[in-house]
Amino acid sequence: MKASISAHQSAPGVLPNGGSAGSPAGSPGASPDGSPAGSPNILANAIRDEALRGLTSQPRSLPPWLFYDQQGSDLFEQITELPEYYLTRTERSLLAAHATEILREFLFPGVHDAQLPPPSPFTIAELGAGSSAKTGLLLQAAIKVQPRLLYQPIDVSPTAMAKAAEALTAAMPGLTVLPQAANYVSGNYDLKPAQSVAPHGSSAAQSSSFSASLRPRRLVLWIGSSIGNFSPVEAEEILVRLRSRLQPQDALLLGADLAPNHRKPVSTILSAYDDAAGVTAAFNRNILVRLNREMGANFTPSSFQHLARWNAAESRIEMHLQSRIRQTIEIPAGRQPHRIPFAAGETIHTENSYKFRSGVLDDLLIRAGFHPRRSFQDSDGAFCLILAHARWM
Ligand code: AVJ
Repeated sequence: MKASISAHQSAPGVLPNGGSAGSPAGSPGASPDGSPAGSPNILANAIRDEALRGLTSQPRSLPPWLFYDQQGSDLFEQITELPEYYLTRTERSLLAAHATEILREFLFPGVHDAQLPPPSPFTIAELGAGSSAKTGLLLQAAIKVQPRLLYQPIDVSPTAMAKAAEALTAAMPGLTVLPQAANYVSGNYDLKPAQSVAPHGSSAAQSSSFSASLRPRRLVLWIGSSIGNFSPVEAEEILVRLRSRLQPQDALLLGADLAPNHRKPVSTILSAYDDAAGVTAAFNRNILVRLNREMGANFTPSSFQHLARWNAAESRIEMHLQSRIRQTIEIPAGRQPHRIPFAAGETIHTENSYKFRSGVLDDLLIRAGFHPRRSFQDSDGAFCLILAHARWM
């Protein structure tokens, strides 16, 4: 991650995975710069730098990737199971209903024949894969079409991916999982090792000529409305970086939460970020618990109120932590601690969650070099999956 990215544009790999183990991608022990979790100093420094920069700027902010320590990841998993949090279950049911069709459209764009030839070899990658919980639905469908499949999850958390790899390969013989610890925000990842898995049934000779001549096509998943954590400008940059690693015939499956409409009023979206059980509030406050533990800060988390606001002009949910009282927080540093004064009512902006009109997503994809082919939405128009091929450019 660039050190200069501002707080609300900087979540790496933050992704809800929903399903049984819906923990997010920007997970425990991972450095926001995508370095392995075994670099505690880099992690500690990144947390320090970003947290201090956000807390000392006006308005005060913290980067959302800080949510995802072990406790935050567990809380996020709980969020995905809340009745109010419609995102995960809606996306999961879209994947369940349309996995086969998504694959067919990826492999045979625009072809509607019942009889299709065997597809050319393909692989699947995922940005911000986390625990890959929902991805299983798509992998299952893909294995039916191509019994030997390479799945390449890319995430800042090697631990989440390792767990996922184990579970997925146990459930799907024929699946090869090749996790990559990297931060997709920076574009510092590699989609190349695709040639390593030959199509099912091919002899050694066939597979070597196959690797030489035919690069498998790639389907890249960026689901879970992770795109919503980024400003439109940064989302486009991430897509452009992805596009530069793809070739025509490769495709992206984008999952995004949609803007309010008459079936999904703002109140529905707001309660998804301010649930009755208070799990989202705990998730939001956990960022302060983390700073106390990892930076020696002296926040009293309960002195900050969880706020979820709809910002209509920006079409986004904002989460804030609002100081209930006038107080000064201290964070140890060298000789003298940093002192951060809060007026009563002053807020720390902790997250943006953009909600898109589907036309806006199409335009974004087109500007980034993709050709949106099919979009799948639930009947309430709450959430959408868009399949977009890399355009010839
Ligand atoms: C993981 C970024 C998609 O914005 O809905 C859930 C994170 N924040 N509840 C989202 C989140 C508060 C989530 N994303």
